[in-house]
Amino acid sequence: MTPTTDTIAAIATAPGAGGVGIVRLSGARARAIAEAICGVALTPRHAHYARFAAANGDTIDDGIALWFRAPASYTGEDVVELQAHGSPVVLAELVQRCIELGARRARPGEFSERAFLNGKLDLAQAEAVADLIAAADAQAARAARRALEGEFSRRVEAIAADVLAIRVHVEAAIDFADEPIDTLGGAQLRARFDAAAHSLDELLRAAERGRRLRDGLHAVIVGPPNAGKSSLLNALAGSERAIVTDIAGTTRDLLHEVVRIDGVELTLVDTAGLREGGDAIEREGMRRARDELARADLALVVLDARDAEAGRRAVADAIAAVPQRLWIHNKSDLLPACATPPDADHLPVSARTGAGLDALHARLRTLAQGEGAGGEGAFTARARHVDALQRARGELALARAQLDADALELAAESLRQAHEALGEITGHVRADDLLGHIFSSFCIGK
Ligand SMILES: Nc1nc2c(ncn2[C@@H]2O[C@H](COP(=O)(O)OP(=O)(O)O)[C@@H](O)[C@H]2O)c(=O)[nH]1
Ligand SMILES: [Mg+2]
Repeated sequence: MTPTTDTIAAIATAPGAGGVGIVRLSGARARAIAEAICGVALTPRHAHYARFAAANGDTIDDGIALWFRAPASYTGEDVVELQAHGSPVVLAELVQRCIELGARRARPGEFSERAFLNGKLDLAQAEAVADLIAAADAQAARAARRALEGEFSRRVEAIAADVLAIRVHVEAAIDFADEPIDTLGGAQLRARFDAAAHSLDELLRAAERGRRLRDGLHAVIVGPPNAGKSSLLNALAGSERAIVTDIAGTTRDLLHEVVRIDGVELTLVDTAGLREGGDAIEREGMRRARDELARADLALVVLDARDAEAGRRAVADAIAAVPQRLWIHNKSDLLPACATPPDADHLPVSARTGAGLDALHARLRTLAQGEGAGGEGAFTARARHVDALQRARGELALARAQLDADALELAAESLRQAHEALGEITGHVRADDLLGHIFSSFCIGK
């Protein structure tokens, strides 16, 4: 990557009026531009009170100038912060003045991108900066802090180092192709494989929890027509969001509702009941329901408790690929005080009377936070990270099988792929379009 030499400027504080507003500069000319505006020579890490001057000498505002000398700054370049009054007009004028003096307007995320390019943050940490800024509650903020401090990155790097060691061992064995692998430390190699696979599984579970902390749990309500899916959505949302009638086929389009359970976000999606036939609109609704299930973390399967078996058969195919499901035996009020359900994933509920909803809430809370999450040591992660870890896990399993079949060259290639997948997370192996994609989702000034 070629070093960036141009100087960027942006308002770093939130849009709108505030007590203080900050314009941030980063790059080789940051100091010179700031000194021209302030009319004083800056000392590193010293708060200078200054008058910020326009081109014609008029005062734009007065405030504080702070210079962080490279490389001891957020971006690793010379950074200057001009702290003015938090007026959008004043801040826009200050940025404009920086541009007249040779700076360029920063793109969203460009300060963090430079921090990454200069080795101040790895990619997962830079993403954690954006997650911290966007965190909706204290739990999510703490988890983002942990990712920012490098908790997640350290675990990824440790596994990458293990995979690299295995790779080196396998590559070396290829050079002694005449020897069977077992005379070349094969047993030790297999033990290393198993240890790496074990750590990777643990990290994958933690990353999946981290992803749910960040993105929330995507729960799709499915079931046969008239089982009470829309009634359940209304009961969980605490309002009459969906139309409820006793006419099968009432819900045709998807209906999204976001609820929060103890700080974890849950997106509930009501869908059209799954059945054979129906008119063109209802069939389109069922198609959408199936599409939505493809993205679901959790299927909330609503059954009419009086005929649960028929309901289960109706949805079996549609939910086969959903990672988790909860079986809601609805309309329990219509049954005589019924037998206890088989396990924690089958819940008797009445959307009408509210019976069983507390137990459902508790179960959803556990699922949304991730089983055994506890909050301790949790870090935020993204779908991109989970995907990379899954690929690494798949390649590692493949490599292990290839090793057992004495196909060392294939095993080496799979290990290379696993190693690269891990490297994508921290950005140590990277594609430039991936970078652009990640940093453009940041806010300007960060
Ligand atoms: N007795 C009883 N009726 C319910 C319950 N939940 C829903 N219903 C009724 O079942 C019918 C279908 O409900 P709806 O929510 O539209 O079902 P959907 O087609 O699965 O969305 C309506 O007449 C509801 O009033 C329940 O827990 N108990
Ligand atoms: Mg409905």
